[in-house]
Amino acid sequence: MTKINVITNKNTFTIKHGSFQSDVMSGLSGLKKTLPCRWLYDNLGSELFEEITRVPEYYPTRTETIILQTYIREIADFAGRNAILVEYGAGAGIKTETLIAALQSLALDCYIPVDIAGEFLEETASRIQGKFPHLSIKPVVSDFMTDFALPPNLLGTRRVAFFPGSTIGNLSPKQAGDFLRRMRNHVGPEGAAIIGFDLKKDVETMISAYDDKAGITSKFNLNLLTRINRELEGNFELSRFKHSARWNEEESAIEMHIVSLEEQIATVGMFNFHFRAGETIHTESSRKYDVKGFEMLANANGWKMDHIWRDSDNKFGIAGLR
Ligand code: AVI
Repeated sequence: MTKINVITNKNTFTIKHGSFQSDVMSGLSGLKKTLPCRWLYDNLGSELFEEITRVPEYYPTRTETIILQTYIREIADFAGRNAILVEYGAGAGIKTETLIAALQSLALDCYIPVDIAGEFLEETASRIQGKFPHLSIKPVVSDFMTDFALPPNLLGTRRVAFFPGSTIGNLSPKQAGDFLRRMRNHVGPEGAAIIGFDLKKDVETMISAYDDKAGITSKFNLNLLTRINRELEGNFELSRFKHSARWNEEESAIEMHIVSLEEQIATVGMFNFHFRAGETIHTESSRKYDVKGFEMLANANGWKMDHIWRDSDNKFGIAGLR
């Protein structure tokens, strides 16, 4: 792993490249301040995200579940008999249960949940095992954004990648392309993929999904400053910042920002970071696709769009790729 040596007037110390500390140091030092969205998910952040999925304005989770339930027979037919289901970023695996239940009747062979959070993954695996005792479950603890191998001895059976939740929207176009190609390598030429993505729609609906009236998304975003204060000895005063959700037309993305309400200096460890009034830290992009755009992304990275399932209001799409 690459390391960055930081020299101060007293000491030299080492920061691991890709760590929270290194991302905060470099992200707050740039001309435009930015932090990778994966750091939003400490324990409280993960709980707040679960809460977001239940607020009335946040339509993606609810809509995707309705689509899965409505078209589950078709989706199961698409996956085919004796499939091995690989779920990337399995998390709580709630949607997977709906899918596995349908795939069971088509004789699903094996379920491989992949997640970086080992403990969470064990819980998900054992809960699903309890419900489907005859299903073979092989959890893989890994960051799905890096190269990793699936368990061996899976040859000869059809593999289906599952990536629900519009998590693909949180990846940059380059990351999404790399990820789609990794999926293709994992499932092989005979494999398939089922991917949930959020559809572009009127700006007001999208913005309010990321700026709910109850203020849960605001708490979720600002919790990043609390995390910096706790883990990196920061002194951010939360009352001097606010959450903001913005539409970026060029990127076709809703962006979350943390806005500095005044000119100020915040300290992280022994470093000072200056904020102008109104200056922001960009903490997340959530890309919204139209069907054509998603198809082009898939085509450019080794896939063909075979099916698209949508809700009646055209809010969300589930793509079946081959
Ligand atoms: C996890 N991800 C798909 C969510 C999204 O919609 O981009 C994260 C989120 N951020 C704010 N609200 C929800």
